[in-house]
Amino acid sequence: MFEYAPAPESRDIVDIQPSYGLFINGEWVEPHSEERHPTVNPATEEPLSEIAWADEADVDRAVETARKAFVTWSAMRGAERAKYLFRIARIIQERARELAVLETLDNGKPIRESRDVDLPLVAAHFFYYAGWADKLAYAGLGRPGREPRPIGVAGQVIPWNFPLLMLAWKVAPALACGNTVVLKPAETTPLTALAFADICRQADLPPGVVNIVTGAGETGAALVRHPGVDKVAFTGSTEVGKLIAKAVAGTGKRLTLELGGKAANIVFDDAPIDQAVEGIVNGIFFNQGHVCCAGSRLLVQESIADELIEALKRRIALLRVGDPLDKNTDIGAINSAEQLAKIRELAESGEAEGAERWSPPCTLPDRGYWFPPTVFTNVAQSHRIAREEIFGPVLSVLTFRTPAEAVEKANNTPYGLSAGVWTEKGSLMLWMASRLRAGVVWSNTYNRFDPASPFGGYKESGYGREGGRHGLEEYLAL
Ligand code: TXE
Repeated sequence: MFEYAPAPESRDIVDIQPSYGLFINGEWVEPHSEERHPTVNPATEEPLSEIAWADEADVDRAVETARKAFVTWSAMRGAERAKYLFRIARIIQERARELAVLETLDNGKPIRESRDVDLPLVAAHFFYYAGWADKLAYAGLGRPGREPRPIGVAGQVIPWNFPLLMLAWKVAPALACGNTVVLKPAETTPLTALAFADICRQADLPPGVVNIVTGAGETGAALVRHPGVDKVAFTGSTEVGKLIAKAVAGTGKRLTLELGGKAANIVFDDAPIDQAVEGIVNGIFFNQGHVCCAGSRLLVQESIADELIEALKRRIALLRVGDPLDKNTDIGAINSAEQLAKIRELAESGEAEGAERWSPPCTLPDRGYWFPPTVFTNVAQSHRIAREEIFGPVLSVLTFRTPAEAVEKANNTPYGLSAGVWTEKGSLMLWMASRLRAGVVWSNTYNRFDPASPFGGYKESGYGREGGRHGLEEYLAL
C-alpha cells in the first residue's frame, strides 16, 4: 500500500573509524588487553567498527584520571562550567544529523525517531542542566546557608535503547554539579558515546572530566566496584540492577537505578478512541518497544474493548517496518540477536499459555533482526506476557470493568515506572494518578519527555530520579 522513500538518509555523512580506543584524559588510548569486538548494524548484520574492551586496569586508569580532574572541575565557578555545557549542547545541535544517522546505524531505530526525538532531547538536556550550573548556590537546594557540593567521580553504566540520550541524562547533571565522569556505554551501541568523546574535545572540555570506557558487563562491574567511584548511576535490566545494588551496598557510594517496566496504558470508555489509538501505538511501538516505560499492557474498559481493538489493528496495519534509514519507516530493527531471541521466546509463551496472537501482514527484510508489530488478546494476568518485560513491539491486552479494577490490575506487577490514563473526566484522572504505583503517569498522552521533568520508578523499576531538579540532587552532597 505504501511507497517506500527511494532515497534513504545518506550514511555518507557519518565518519565511522575502523576501530576505536578508550577515551581517557581527553585522549584516545589503546585498551590494556588490546581486545576488541565488532559493533554491528542490526538492520544488516554488517559490522560497523571494532570496539575496545576495557578491563580492570583501564577502568582504574579512567577513574584515577577522573579523580584528578575533579579537583579543578569541582572548584571551577558554576558559570564557567555552564559555558562548557552550553558549548556541548550547541555542538550536538550542529552535528545532529550526523549523530542521528550514527545512532540509527548502531541501534536500528528509525531515523525519524533519532532525528526528531532522540537528538532534540539530547541537546535539550545539556541546555537544561547548563542553565542550572551557575544557580546551585542560591536555588534553595539542601540546607540553608550551606552550598551544595558535588559528590566526586560518577561511574555511569547505560543501556542500548537510547544510547546518546541515556548518556545525556547521566553526563549533563553530573557535570553541571561539578562531578567528573567515567561512562560505560552498552556493548551493542557504543558509537554515539564515542562521537560524544570527540564533541568533548571539540568543546575544549578539560581532559579527564569525561572518560568513556567501552566493553561488556565485566567492564561495567569493574567500574561499579572501583573504590575511586563515589556515585553510581545505572540504567538497564532489573537483574543487573540488583547485582549493582549488592556490589555498592556498604561502600557509602551513592546509587541511582533506572530499571525495567511493565507499564499499563489504561483506556476508559469515554476516551476519544482515535487519540487513544495513537497513544497506544506510540506507547508500545516507539523505538521497537525497546523502552523501559513502554505501554506494554493495554488495559481497556470492557464496554469499548472490541471497538478499540478493531481500530487499533487497523492503525497497526499501516505501520511500516523496515530500513531504519528510510524516513518513512515506523518500526526499525531489533537491536541484537539476543534481544530478538528473548522477544520470540516470550511471544511463543503467550501462544502456549492460551493468548491470541495477531500481527498485520508484513514482509520483513531477509537480513538483520526483525520482529513484526504484535498484539495479544485474551491475555490473563498470570501469563508471562502480562508479567515480564518483553522490551519489543508486543502489546498484551487485558480488560477491566471499574476504575478500582483498573488500578488493581495496573499495580499488579513488580515494576512501577510509568502508566498512561485515557479519559475526559478530570476527577477520574486524578483519582487514578493518585493510586497508580508508577513514577510517571501520563494523562491522555504517552512517552512525553522533558528535561525539566523527573523520571524514575517505584518497586523493581529502581530508585532515584533523572531529569529536573530532582535529577540534579542525585549528583549533589546537600
Ligand atoms: O541489559 P543489561 P541487556 C531490560 C530489557 C532487556 C533486558 C536485557 O528487558 O531485554 O534488560 O538487556 C551493563 N555490572 N532492559 O542484557 O545487561 C551492560 O554492559 C555492571 C531495560 O542489554 O542490564 C550495559 O551497558 N554493568 C532497560 C548495561 O549494563 C553491567 C534498558 C545494560 O545491560 C553488568 C536495557 C554488571 N554485572 C535493558 N552486566 C531500561 N531500563 O531501559 C551488564 N552490564
